[in-house]
Amino acid sequence: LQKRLPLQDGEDVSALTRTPADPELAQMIEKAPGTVIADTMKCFQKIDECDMSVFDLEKSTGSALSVCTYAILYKLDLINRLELDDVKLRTFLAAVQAGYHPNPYHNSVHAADVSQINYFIMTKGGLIDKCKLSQEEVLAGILAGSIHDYDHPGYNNNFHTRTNAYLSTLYNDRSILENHHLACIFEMLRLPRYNIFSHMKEEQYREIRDTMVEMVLSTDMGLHGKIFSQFRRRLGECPEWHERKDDIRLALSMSIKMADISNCGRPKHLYLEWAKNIATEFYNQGDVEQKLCIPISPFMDRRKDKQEFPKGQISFMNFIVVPMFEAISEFLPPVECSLQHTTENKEYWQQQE
Ligand code: 8BR
Ligand code: ZN
Repeated sequence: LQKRLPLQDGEDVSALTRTPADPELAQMIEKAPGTVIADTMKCFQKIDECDMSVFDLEKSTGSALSVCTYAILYKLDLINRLELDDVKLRTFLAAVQAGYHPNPYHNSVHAADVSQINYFIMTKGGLIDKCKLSQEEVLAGILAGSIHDYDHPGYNNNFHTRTNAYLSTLYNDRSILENHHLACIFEMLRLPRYNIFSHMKEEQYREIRDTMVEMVLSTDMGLHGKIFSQFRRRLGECPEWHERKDDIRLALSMSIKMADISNCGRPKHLYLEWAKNIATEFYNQGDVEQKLCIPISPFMDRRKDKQEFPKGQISFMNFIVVPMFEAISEFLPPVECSLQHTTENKEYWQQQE
């Protein structure tokens, strides 16, 4: 795959999923079907669908996040149009990927998953058209998905507050982790070798940074009620979504928020993998809370897995996921496929009870 990048001027990203012209590569694929390149190409064929498996992409590349983000940016022709330096971009994406911890759930594969579905919502879902997004907003939207949990330690905001962790003091208990993800990324971007924005005009850079900051901060589930009710109010008022910057940013925030919990709306075999991973991370936090002699957070006590986890998922879907997906489907009808998968996944847990 590396040999096929960067794509040539005017070359579409679908070139990545065609048999390559390079005889050496073509021979490699022919000799060993099921190898890195063939498997990666198979994954990329689903990049525009809501049933793409980032687990498979990770299996074939070992770097689903950077590869997927790069392919999306190429497919949108943003590297060309915004004149992004190819080497810097790849260096930056590799560093972003490397900064994710090998947590059971909040890892680089989760970031790839969020990035891909966020791209789906923006493109096939219709957000780019509905909000008449600028190229800068699209770039910011895609990057926000990829960086949104950077350096996540595997313990949630509440844990940081309750243990008086350093980050809770630094960010005054306000969206601790979300502030941290962003601050780390923009600190990294100060270094010339990563600074993919260095050639841009000041206002262009401000637009991208402001959009990324707004989107990543909106992924704090502690703010869900506030952001979601604002979105529902504007949906009821039927605004022209492209006219006000506030509305555009609100719509982009809803896109990344939906993407962040979109595993509930993926086909069952993918959703169950994510559910297992989030349970493992919850129980790791519960174990540490027990060691610290502080109350174990709800749904984080591994001894109660059987009776609590299915109930937790059903409530999460009933109170958070389904209302959010319903509202967004009203706004962007093509994303309704996620709602259907959520209903099936919820039924799975109801049958287990
Ligand atoms: P973050 O990914 O930003 O942490 O936000 C999602 C939060 O929703 C999780 O941390 C978790 O508390 C909750 N959640 C639950 Br409960 N089930 C989830 C699921 N299946 N997928 C994603 N989030 C889930
Ligand atoms: Zn996340």
